[in-house]
Amino acid sequence: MSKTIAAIATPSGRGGVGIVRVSGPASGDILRTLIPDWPDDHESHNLRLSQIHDTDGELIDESLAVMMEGPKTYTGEDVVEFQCHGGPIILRRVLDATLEAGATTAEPGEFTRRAFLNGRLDLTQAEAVADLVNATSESAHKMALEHLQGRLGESIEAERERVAEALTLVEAAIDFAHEEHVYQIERDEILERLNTTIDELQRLEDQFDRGRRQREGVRVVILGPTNAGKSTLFNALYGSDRAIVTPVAGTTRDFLEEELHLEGVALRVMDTAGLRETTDEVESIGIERSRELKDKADLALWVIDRSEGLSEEAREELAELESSDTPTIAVVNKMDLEDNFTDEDREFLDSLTHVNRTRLAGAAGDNSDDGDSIEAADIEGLEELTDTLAEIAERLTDGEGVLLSRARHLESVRSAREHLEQARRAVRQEMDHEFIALDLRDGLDDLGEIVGEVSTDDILGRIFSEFCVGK
Ligand SMILES: Nc1nc2c(ncn2[C@@H]2O[C@H](COP(=O)(O)OP(=O)(O)OP(=O)(O)O)[C@@H](O)[C@H]2O)c(=O)[nH]1
Ligand SMILES: [Mg+2]
Repeated sequence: MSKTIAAIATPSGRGGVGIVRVSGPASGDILRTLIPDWPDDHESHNLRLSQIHDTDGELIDESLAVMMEGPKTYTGEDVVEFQCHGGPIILRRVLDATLEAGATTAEPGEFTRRAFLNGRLDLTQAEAVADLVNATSESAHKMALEHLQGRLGESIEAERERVAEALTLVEAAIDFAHEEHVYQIERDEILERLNTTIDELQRLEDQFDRGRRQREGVRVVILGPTNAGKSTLFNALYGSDRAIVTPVAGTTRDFLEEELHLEGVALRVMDTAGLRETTDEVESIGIERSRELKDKADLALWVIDRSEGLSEEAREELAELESSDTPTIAVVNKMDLEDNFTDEDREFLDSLTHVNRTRLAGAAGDNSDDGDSIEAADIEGLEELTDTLAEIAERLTDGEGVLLSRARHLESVRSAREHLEQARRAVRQEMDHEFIALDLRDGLDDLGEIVGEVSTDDILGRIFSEFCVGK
């Protein structure tokens, strides 16, 4: 890794400060090319007010610069930062000057990739850097910070350690066997370690959804019959007229998604096409999508128009959601209109866990557009509804102990657990030691993949492509 890389590390546009970052063995030379009077005895990691020049000696900016000698730097290499005035021309010219002085343009995430390759971060921490930059909610921020501090990496390392001990015990028995001694595998000791690790991996798997929701937000899907007021609810939650609302059934065709923040938790709220039988091709694709979203929902909002009552179909769908793992809120809307529920409907609604009543638009008994300017409708029940939403969302995201945040982690944890279970069976059945060792090694590799101990260019490429340039 002899290349020296450079990039503008701050967002494009104007700002108080803009930073050009350089990392690699030529950092010091590049610094002295741009700042010829940089004192040789200037202390590492200390800022200095400097005049920055291009390679022709022309002044570009007067600003702070710092030389940070490796390995105690972000990348582990020598790093230089020019903390310039945040104007696009300045930053462009300083970057160009570093390139002319010998640097090459950094790829997205290349600084962090080097930090990983130089052992400054494990892979879960590198991922956390991207998550920290991308976090839009308090919960995503908190989780990224925890992972950046190494909590996930440490707990995976602890399990690797345990499996490695079990492997040592098994291998000791293998060596013994070669000497044709009578051997006895340390069965109980091995089983004890495997049981502990398998339990922990199972816990991580079980809690995966919580971590995913913290990182990506809780998927809230608005469902219900057509014309019930789903888009009106979506707009009310979002606080602006994002979705088209009309009295025509079948208005929403494709789904819409917006992020909403409640009590530090991000909600990804989706408005969908109403569920109904239709011969319209576009609408039927929309309805198909609604069904797919329903299956992926973390939380469902089922909107009911009380002036329409409950259809047989709606009742069946609601009952199905109610008995599923997806928490569901029945939103009885159009409280300003006539109540057309049957006794049976009411009984059914009473049996549900969460029912909220709302009036989201319209004026009582007035559905006409009389040409007057649209009066802001008195919205009712929205606050109670968001309270219920926040309470459920919080329940869906909080978890005990460290959590996985990515599908990549889940895949590896699952695979590791399966290999270790295989090994455990083999131990119990007193199978050949080589056999047991093989599964344990596979399990170790899976766990190693999570922290990046075992990694392929493919995995790294996928992870670092998510980064922005300069990080
Ligand atoms: N009176 C009254 N009308 C409402 C209320 N909420 C929504 N509406 C009206 O009901 C009609 C349908 O609302 P939408 O939000 O488009 O309903 P939707 O469920 O998204 O409908 P589709 O997208 O067609 O499935 C619109 O004319 C809304 O203004 C309410 O609380 N009271
Ligand atoms: Mg709609």
